[in-house]
Amino acid sequence: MTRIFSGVQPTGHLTLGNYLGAMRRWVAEDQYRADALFCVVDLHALTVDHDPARVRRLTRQAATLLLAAGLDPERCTVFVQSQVDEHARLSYLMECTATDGEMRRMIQYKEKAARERERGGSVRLSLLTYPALMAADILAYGTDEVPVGEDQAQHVELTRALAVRFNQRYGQTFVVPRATLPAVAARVMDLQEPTVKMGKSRARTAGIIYLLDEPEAVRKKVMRAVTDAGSDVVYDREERPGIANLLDVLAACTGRDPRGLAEEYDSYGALKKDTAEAVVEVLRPVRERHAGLAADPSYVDGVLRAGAERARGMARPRVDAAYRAVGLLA
Ligand code: AQP
Repeated sequence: MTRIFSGVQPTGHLTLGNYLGAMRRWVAEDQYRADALFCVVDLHALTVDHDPARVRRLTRQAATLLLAAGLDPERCTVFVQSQVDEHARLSYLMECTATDGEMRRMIQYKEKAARERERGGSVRLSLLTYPALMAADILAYGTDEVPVGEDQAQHVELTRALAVRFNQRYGQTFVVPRATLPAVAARVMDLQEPTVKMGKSRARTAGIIYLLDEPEAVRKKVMRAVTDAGSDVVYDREERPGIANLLDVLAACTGRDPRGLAEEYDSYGALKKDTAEAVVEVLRPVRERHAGLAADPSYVDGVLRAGAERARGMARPRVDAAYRAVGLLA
């Protein structure tokens, strides 16, 4: 059976980008067609300046949202990365397989390091080595497919390269995984800066729709979205990124094609109004189920405990084999 692994970082409140780019497919397709693991990757949240209490809170909230979105713990494994030691164990072997040049070429590293420096902070070494931990997350489970948004595709490519290199050096140990991207909304853009990805750890929040935003907040953010000069509705990601982003979001929420949708609108106002309502409707059940689950934290804790135990059992033999393969007495 196909093995799927994917994750989400508790670096902020989950966004519409996380939902449309990744979570929605996990819920609607991946958990039914494969042996799937979904992880709140909390160790990754320590790669930037962080507040311990906030990371703890966001980790629990992200796990609750995964369940609220529709992941069924009877069908798939939902767990928290730091509760399975194999991730950190294998990460070290990945650091011993990768080169510093490979790490420095990663776009996310360049962007986040620049952001940290702009804030006057220093760059944590773990931000540079983040892709080694991500490779470990994926390879520990013999993963075939990694369903992610476009921003993570480069990291999955590096993971593939590391798996191939390790296998060539030390013998066949890892499955070489591949990224799978959604057909639409692979990169949802910030509503205020449509050339920048909608990201949960951005400081300016006016262009970001959070999964737990109230309907009125969603409507306000969409109606105030930055649009392009001109007034005709055409789908052109290069020349008209603001309108293309709204069309992508509306298409993803309604199961339509963004180009076909463009032909149905002759004003920005009407497009925004329909997009806002479509987003409100997509998020409504998630918000409602989240409220129910958040009232019962012991249920969520139980799911995470059982998930971690199952994940550990899956990862352990392969990580032990990797340790032995490189010459350690595992
Ligand atoms: N804007 C997006 N559009 C489409 N997919 C997206 N994803 C994230 N943002 C978008 C996908 O969601 C999954 C989990 O994301 P993550 O937690 O690894 O990354 P993030 O939300 O980008 O988190 P950061 O790094 O904490 O935020 P920023 O970018 O603001 O610094 C992934 O599959 C991702 O592709």
